[in-house]
Amino acid sequence: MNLSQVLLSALKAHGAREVFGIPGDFALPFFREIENAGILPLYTLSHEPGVGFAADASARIRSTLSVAAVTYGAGALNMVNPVAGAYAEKSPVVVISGAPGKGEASTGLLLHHQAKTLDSQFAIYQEITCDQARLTDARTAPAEIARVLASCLRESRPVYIELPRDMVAEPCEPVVALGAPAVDPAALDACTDEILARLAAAERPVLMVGVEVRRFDLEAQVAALARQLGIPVVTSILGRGLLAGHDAPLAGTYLGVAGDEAVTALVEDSDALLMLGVLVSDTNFGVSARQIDLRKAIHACDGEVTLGYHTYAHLPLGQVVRRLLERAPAARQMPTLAPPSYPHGMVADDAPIVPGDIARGINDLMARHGVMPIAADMGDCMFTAMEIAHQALVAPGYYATMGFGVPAGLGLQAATGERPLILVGDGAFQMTGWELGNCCRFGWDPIVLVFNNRSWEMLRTFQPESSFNDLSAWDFAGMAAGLGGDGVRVDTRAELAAALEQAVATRGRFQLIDVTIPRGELSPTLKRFVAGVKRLSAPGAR
Ligand code: TPP
Repeated sequence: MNLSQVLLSALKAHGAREVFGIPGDFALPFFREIENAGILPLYTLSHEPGVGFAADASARIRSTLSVAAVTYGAGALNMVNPVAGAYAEKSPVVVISGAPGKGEASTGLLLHHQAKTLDSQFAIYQEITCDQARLTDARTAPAEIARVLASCLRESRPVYIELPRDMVAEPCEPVVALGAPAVDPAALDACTDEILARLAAAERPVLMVGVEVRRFDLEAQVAALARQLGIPVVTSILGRGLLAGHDAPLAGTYLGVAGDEAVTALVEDSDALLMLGVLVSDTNFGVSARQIDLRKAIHACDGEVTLGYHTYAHLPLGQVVRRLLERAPAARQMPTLAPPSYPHGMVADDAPIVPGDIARGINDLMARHGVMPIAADMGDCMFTAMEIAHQALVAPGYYATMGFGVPAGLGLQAATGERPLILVGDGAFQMTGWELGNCCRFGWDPIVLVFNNRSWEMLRTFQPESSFNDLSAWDFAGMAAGLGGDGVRVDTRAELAAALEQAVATRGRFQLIDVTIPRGELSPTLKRFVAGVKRLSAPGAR
């Protein structure tokens, strides 16, 4: 085998199922190898941010690594933001960048796509990936690839592989995958016993699940643990969608002042909050009216477990969950929980559409036709997603980048074959919506709802006096045909209801619904979120 085939085989063996990419001259030889080898299918998109977001969504939905392949400089540096987002939100994306060949570096000439030095790109990616390799020697490449892919899966974070263009066809030995690192069984027992003792002594224990539960494919075990422990479960914002389809005592998503009051009280009144794989971020906890005392919580994340004032190191979440399951006593009495309720019954009349109608309309639609995985962008569409019945969702809930929704939806369909629903604001659609033009080549047919308020409305909410948040009215529905899909603009709730039905009934082409929303209209969740943030950030509020 040559180095490219070895790399592609190793990626597949570690869980990758496709490559998203855009070539350039430094990457053309590797892309030829991808096509010729046929080890992983290649999906080319239009702009590198789309490549990164699509790969990120694939990794999220399948709980394993995915691949984004780009050219040196102009390509890789164009993908910095999505990879930074994947780092922040713990999504295992393998970035493969083409690079100048060994001899080219010594010509004394500046090479095109070179920013500062030929090492600049590597240095930039060191900051946003958890491990890196430069495959300049075919003898050491298998070990380098094994190490980097193991890091990617262990840390559930992006990694960076630089492949000089003159190395792609070098003969190379196969990669031998590294085993899982050893865990100290005594530390694991001490830690899990301490957790169980804390929970047993508590009157109001609560389990909060976060992204790592999905990243490490632990949903079934965590659902079983919650049942066995008999404690209610909530998700963090970023963990929204977790445990959908699993039999778990799920109370809802914790959104602090922006969320359901009963869920907020459950978390904030808990005397033993067990957080499994939760990122302690401002989006998850900054909206708490009462500061949650994290020293009273139990926090397992990033390979360690912190209880009160001490930390057990080197304990991967999967091992902790499995050991808890083995050692937890038989179920204690489960408190009765009201199941989370979501708005249904959109009135199909001539009234203008507000974001709450979209949540109702989608809940109605999915009740009739079954659920679809959702990709949401940043903006009110993401807060609206919190009002849609709990199900698989990918969204930039912490890093909060715009431009995620459309390419992430394409990544979902590539990764699962299921038709996704994409929720995106007009501002975010202006960034990456054009990736829809790639759907017909690959047979993707997402349903896309553009929340078109002709505004960067979230920003306006925080700073209403600024007119720069105005956007012009783009005719997204009119553009759909040119991109190979169907588009319809809807101004009333009756038109929205009809368009949703029509979209579900039409397969084989993407369906874009351009939803006119009056400026100033927010989803109930975003309204509460903004009011809460303003209240909590007022001087002397806490
Ligand atoms: N650029 C990126 C890549 N990400 C961001 N989060 C921002 C800028 C800052 N930002 C946050 S929300 C927002 C902006 C510009 C406006 C979003 O507008 P739109 O997509 O139309 O959604 P809406 O707020 O109207 O719901």
